[in-house]
Amino acid sequence: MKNTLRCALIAVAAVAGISQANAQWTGPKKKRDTLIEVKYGSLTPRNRTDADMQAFRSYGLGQFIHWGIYSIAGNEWNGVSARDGAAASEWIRSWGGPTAPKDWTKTYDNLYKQFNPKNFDAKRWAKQAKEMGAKYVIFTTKHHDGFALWPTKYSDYNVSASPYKKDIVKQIVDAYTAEGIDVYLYFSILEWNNPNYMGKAPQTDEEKARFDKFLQYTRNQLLELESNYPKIKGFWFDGTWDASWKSAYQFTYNLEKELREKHPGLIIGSRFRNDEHGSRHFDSNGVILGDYEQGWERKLPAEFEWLNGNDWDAVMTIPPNGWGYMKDWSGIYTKTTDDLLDMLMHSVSMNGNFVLNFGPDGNGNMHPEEDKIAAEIGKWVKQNAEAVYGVRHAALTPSKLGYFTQKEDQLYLTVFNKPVNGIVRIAVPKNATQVPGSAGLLVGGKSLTLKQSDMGIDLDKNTYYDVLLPKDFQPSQAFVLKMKLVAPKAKTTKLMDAKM
Ligand code: FHN
Repeated sequence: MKNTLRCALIAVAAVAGISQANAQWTGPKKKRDTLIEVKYGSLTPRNRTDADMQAFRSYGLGQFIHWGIYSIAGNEWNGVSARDGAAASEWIRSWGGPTAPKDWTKTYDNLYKQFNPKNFDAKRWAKQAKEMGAKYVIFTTKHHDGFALWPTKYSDYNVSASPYKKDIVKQIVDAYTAEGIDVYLYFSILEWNNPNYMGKAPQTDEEKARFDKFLQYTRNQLLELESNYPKIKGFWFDGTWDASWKSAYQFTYNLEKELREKHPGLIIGSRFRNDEHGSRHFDSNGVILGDYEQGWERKLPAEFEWLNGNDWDAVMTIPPNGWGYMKDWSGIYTKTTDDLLDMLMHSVSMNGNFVLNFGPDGNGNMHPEEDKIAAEIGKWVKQNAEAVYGVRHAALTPSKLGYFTQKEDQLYLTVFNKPVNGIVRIAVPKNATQVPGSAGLLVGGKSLTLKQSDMGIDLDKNTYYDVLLPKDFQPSQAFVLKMKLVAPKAKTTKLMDAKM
């Protein structure tokens, strides 16, 4: 094919790739009918089988912590709420409009001079996360404002310049690792106040020279984090959507390669970079970039098939949006423990991890509501751990009552919607080689009556197993049915098809 025609096709497919790429969090991933050349695609095999990635797959529940100088403000200033003036609490630096305090950006950029979290105790946070049942933590080393919570050599704008002075990232890595919780470092690429950062792709020689300095600064900080904190398991990159970063696809390809070489087993999500056609998260042929899908942010896949078998995590706020500390939770919907347990079991039922965000205040205290939710989640997860951790998706018709998880021949159904007739009906394909052979309540172990029935629904591919709940069983929270899978005993009857 003539080079010009091929380039034209690549350009068309690339645009198609980019436009299609935007559709992948709201439905099934679009199939590409024509594959194009991708030189800066994935650097690792999909569904890695090494121990670090196997551990990632078994986490189930994680904790996200957004902490920085935005936590001092708590989404307000001098009693004025930023709720209508900033996109989110950790974006309060960009507070604009009539409610924004005079010279706010200047005030914000001097907040570090007040950063002295007297109640910060990484061991206390790690213990709370352990009791909640978190198996990994994602911690903000540096958010979009560029303030580093470790004493980086590459920027003066870091914790050593604050009254607190000490290395917060080290304390977090040591405390969480000591509790057996794996640590992933959140790192924002974009930096609002870095003179060498720019949103648009650099055009002039001056812009290119400046942005090259920024790229080198980014590489230096990431290599510094890797060498300072070798116990980390991975990076959770953010702020990679600007054209400037997207234009540096050779640099980011080589940087990912270098980070992985220096830290064997390192886990990096799909949000870090893009291919040479600008396709992010997935290359222009739909192949995942990175070790897991990192786009499920404040959303969950409606169907297992949307994931295409990729590993993934979902990160979630308790308030509607807002990852950094918000002093005032009034007047907004904040998710309940039951909401969050539903999202947790939704995620693990589809082979994902659910990561719940905490936004401590400027003194190092979690919001009281966060303390309450962490304890309530921990209590439930502890009682139902068997259905939460190290489980996989069960290849069954999804239940309207809750979520299936499976571990070898143990099938779990976490019921959030208790049926009014007391019958938990499970649809099992008539040709299934494993069917429920016994059933009971996971908590307490009470065995329950299990009946198989063919309902005679025309053209139905399923047979049905009914678990009868005790009449006096009145749970106030989600409960787990545990079923042992066995070879089918009863032959499903062949019913005459309806005559229409
Ligand atoms: O802009 C950030 C936001 O502040 C927050 O950090 C979330 C959660 O990671 N990520 C970006 C928004 O998608």
